[in-house]
Amino acid sequence: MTVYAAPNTTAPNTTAPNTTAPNTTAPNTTAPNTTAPNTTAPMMLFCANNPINDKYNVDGITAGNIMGGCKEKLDGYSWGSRIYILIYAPGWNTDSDKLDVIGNNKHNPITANSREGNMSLEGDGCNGFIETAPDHGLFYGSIKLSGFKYDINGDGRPDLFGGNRCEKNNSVLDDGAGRVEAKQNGAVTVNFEYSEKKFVSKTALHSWREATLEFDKTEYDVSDEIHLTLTDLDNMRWPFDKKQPYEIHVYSDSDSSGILMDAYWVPNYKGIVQMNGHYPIKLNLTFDDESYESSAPFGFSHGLLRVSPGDTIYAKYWDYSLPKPYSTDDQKQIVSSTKVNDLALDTTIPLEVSTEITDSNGKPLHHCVKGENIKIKTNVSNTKDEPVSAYIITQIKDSNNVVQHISWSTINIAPGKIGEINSKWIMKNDGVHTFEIFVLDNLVNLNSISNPLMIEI
Ligand SMILES: [Ca+2]
Ligand SMILES: [Ca+2]
Ligand SMILES: [Ca+2]
Repeated sequence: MTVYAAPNTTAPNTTAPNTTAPNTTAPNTTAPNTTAPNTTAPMMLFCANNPINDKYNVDGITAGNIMGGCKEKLDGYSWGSRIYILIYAPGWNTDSDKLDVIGNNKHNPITANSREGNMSLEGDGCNGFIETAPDHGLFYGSIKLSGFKYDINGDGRPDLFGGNRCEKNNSVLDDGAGRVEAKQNGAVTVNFEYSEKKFVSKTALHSWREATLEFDKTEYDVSDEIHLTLTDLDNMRWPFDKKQPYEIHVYSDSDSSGILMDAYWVPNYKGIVQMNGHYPIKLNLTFDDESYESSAPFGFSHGLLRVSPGDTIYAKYWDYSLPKPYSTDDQKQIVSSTKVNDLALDTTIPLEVSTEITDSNGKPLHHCVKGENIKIKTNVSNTKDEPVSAYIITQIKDSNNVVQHISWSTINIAPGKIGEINSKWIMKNDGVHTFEIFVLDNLVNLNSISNPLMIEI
């Protein structure tokens, strides 16, 4: 916490700042600009998260706790971001029993300037920055980047409108202190004139970025649910904007018209929520049915896409908010692709097959003797994550390589389970016999779904 210690070494939260204020003179009795504030300039922090969440004016929470919870960020914002601001100015804690307010007067105004616009809190009734607790000397406010009049999803209607103003209708906790326009890229500077012609200021960079579109796997079984995520912070007109849909076109080699799905923002609490522009969609695959889609906010959209084994699946999205050197009139199609498992490849994950061959006493068979009554017990373990319908063939050849016996049966095995097949046979000859077990896919083309098992006895 030393980085947040007051410049004159007085810890922010251990000493009442109005009695041992860094400038030693309470501003309400002496004009701040007559003290010597140059060694005690306030400190300003830009936070990407809201540092007073659950901490505003709460007993036991110190100014240091709040500053320590600020995730400082000076770049990576987008045109709809909110910059949360803390100003540590113990000299402005004029009444230790009351929440003081700074910045909304013409003597010591807080202002914000972007490349496109500027705003000041000096006007009538503007929301000033409010003290985070009566005796903190720490002040909170926020500046919203309001974008500019622009159609972000290509439907012909503008989605952001820009505007530079201070906020005055709702509290600074609800609406922040003010807004300034922000276009494709630029910087926003916030100034606090804490003494005549003396400013503390901070600057943050903002820029549009290129969207990404990601499938959660490089290859899918037809039974898998696909999670596709569009990521573009520029799509958020304001932090936590859940209402704006963005259209993603998903299609396959088998269904080239495919489905159009609307993606909506879903909060991701890993990291800084307002900086996570994640728009997930879910869909399933089918070999048989027609494709269809249904769109709904909050991640409740559902899609079904028709595919064939071995197909490529494509997802396409138009990004209308591209970084330089693109212009604001440019748009770019973002494309991502993935594969549907080829069933022939499925045999690369064979089922596990084992066989026990026993004599009439139930002991393992070691020699083949004419007339022996043998039992063949075959276990098939379904190592796949889906049910298997297997067609199992048992073939026995004598020492002359002549097939003496062949039998078959079908068995359905749940994922992770073992199926058992038993057959009996009376040996017709002496000598070495070869026992072979073949496991085939009963549903699709009788493809082999295990390595053939061969035992010589
Ligand atoms: Ca106070
Ligand atoms: Ca639009
Ligand atoms: Ca973008």
